[in-house]
Amino acid sequence: MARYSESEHDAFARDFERDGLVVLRQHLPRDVLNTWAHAFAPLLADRIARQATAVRGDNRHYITLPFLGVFADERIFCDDDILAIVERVAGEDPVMCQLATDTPLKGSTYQDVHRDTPALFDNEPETPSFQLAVNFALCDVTVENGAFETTFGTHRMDKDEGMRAYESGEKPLRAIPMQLGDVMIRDVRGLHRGTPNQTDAPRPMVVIGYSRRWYYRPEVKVDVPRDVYTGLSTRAKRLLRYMPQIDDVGTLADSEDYLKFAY
Ligand SMILES: O=C(O)CCC(=O)C(=O)O
Repeated sequence: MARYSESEHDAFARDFERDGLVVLRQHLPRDVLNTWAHAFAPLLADRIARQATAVRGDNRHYITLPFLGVFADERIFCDDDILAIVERVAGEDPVMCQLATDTPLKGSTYQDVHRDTPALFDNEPETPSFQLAVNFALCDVTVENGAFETTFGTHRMDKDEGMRAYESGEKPLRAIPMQLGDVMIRDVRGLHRGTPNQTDAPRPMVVIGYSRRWYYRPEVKVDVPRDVYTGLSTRAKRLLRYMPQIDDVGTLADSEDYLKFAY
């Protein structure tokens, strides 16, 4: 059930069009996110021990979540308010294409300022949104443990124009501290970077990717176990309609091949 009205969704979508992102404060259930944090800790430890993460900088790891158990939760990936905003800015009938995490550890550094996708068309003005990231952390995020930093309003500029605006100070980076339960919806073309985690505790940030209904990203996918798929709602099945289904959870990927991430 939606927490916000249609006119509030419209207002979020207007803010998104202007800024390239919106944050819904205290939106996702904290008890659910705590179960994700609990389930993620051993996964992180195992992947780091096996060097089976995609490295996104010093001591910074990208890890896909298995679409199983606590992570296959429609209360999160089918949230009515998030999808209402996603549909307003990236069109009806979107596709879910990614369920993963970004985790800086102590010793991580500043990433270069980047976008997560190339432009849709070379040498043309930027288009409406076609690829969104929905981010929420599995802990509180502060400046100390590696707040995401982003510019506002560079999602509709081409990369060079956006970089010029950032470098001249016209579009500065701003840190986005987030409490457990806060959710950010962003256009992945907004110029941004990860910052150092100076604490001893990892800072896992989940990323759920939603694409415009015709957009295909070969670099990411959600492997959906067939028995999990069978138990999903019609809406969830529709979101995952292009994702591969697997018979054996033993074949779920346990390493990463999404290596080129910054544009
Ligand atoms: O984890 C973060 O705060 C940002 C990570 C990021 O932007 C990336 O790896 O592309």
